[in-house]
Amino acid sequence: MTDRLLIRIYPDDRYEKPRRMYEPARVKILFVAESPPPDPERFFYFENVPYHDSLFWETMKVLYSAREIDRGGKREFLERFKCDGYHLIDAVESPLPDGADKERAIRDSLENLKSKLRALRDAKVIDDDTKIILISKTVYDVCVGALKDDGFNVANTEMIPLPVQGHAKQFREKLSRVLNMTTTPLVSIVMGSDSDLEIMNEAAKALAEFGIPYEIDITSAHRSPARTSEYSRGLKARGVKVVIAGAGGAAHLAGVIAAETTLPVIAVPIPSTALLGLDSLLAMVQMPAGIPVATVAIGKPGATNAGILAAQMIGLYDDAVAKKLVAYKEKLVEGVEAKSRKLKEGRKS
Ligand code: AIR
Repeated sequence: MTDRLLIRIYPDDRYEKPRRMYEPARVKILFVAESPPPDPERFFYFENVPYHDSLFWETMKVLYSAREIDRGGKREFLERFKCDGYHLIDAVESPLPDGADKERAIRDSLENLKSKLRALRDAKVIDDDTKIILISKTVYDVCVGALKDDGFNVANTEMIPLPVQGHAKQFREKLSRVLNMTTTPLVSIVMGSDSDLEIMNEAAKALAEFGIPYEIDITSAHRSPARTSEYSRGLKARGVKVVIAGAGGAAHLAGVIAAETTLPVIAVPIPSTALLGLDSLLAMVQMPAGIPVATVAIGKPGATNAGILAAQMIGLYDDAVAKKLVAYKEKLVEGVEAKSRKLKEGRKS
């Protein structure tokens, strides 16, 4: 990268010293965020990041599993961020006064942002493999189309909110997803025994199709009642949103979990005894008033539906999952149409 180029991107020689500190060699992930550093002396968005900078710390939580206790080590995190090929630039040129029309300011700065990115591309600091991640609804709304039209590899398929005003968790979940990082499981798949796994894997496959992180575990309402209670009580605090419980025979697992948590519980009856799952179905579906369990069909079709039903619950608040559910339904329609065509063609010949 030549000095000339940097002068073009950051046209002020006051940035010379910090520039050397944060000058990226090759950027793997480029974050574009909402406003420039509050202090115009600063070159890099995160330079001298204050202790309470939520964008910085929530990003560090996603990338490096940083904890509250790690806040003292901001220099180390910043260094690691830079060395690992991450960089962050601002979408606007100068700090916005309180109450400013952000959308307008970002729109007015769009050409400048594009020319900064082009300069970085010409200097091979970013290339086709560099993912650009737009942070905040306004930045996403204003920039996504314009940057894609210019051939930049925008990684977001949905907006990622700024991690302020209660959006920190959503920020972490969405950023993890866009970075393909393992994230907090949203669905817990539990079963009474490893003999249930082949069937319960169908629920996992359905969740994977919708890009929903899940965990799978075994716990038995009868053989390990204390473990089952403890597991159920801890689910909500870990960020799980829905439970899918499969068991066979006198299948009490789903009901016991439902008794211990306010999360919705979906039950999959497993055909593992001489009664071929009718026993499990009745044990699961006949819950007493007050403790609902949503029971699906016996066996693999039920496990698949449990996964889809859990996705529909997640889709109530997650736009990306909701879109995938619409696409899934369309695929079902196309499948039936293809079968209908095939049948008709077969009868003609
Ligand atoms: N089960 C295990 N603990 C309580 C129940 N209901 C169920 C399992 C499995 C069946 O008993 O969910 O379907 C047989 O388990 P195993 O371990 O004998 O194969």
